[in-house]
Amino acid sequence: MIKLYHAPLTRSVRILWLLEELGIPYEVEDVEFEPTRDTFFQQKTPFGKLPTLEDDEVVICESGAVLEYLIDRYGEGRFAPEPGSPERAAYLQWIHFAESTAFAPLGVLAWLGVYRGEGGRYTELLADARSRALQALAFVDRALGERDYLVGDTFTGADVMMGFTLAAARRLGVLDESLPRLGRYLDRLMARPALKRALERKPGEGSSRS
Ligand SMILES: N[C@@H](CCC(=O)N[C@@H](CS)C(=O)NCC(=O)O)C(=O)O
Repeated sequence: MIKLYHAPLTRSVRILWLLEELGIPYEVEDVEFEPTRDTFFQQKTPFGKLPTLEDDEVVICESGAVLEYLIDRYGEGRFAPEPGSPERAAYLQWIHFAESTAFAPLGVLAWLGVYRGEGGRYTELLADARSRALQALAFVDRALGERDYLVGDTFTGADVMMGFTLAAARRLGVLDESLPRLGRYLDRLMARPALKRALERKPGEGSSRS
């Protein structure tokens, strides 16, 4: 049985959302996210990080890796282009861009500005992070153009990865009306029933499919 260690508003939302899209049985271990000041890898999961997933003998963290693992193993051809195809290259690019390039400056804004509440002390650093985040979002916006999804015409795991990043950008005030097309893309993702189920789930509810 698949078990997801999950806390609302953390990157484990990506995996809960994906599990709902896949429609496979899973259970959730609710974890209370504890932001600490100096120590990391201390969350109550096998690796101390959220998300972490167990699937029989497999124990894996890193949301992008977990997502690729689940789609490869349970996707049955859905949510990812064929390995080796040009679309696969785009799919991999956006999975990694969403977490590595776009989320990195947002993480600085969230960590220093929100969790540590030290915006006043790091004004220049936060302004730089905001500018870098905005430029990353503008890059996504240009690539998306008028299409509905990042890769071809189909919803894929890349949209799951980017959806969480864009939702964080909106919460942090980085994704605003200056990028209306990207805002509409996020709205389209937010309207997906699987994401709604993931966001509406309350701690202790178990899984809708276990
Ligand atoms: N790049 C990792 C980031 C994982 C991560 O840092 N998750 C946060 C919650 S969103 C966490 O566990 N923080 C506690 C810590 O860093 O020790 C991923 O995409 O899964």
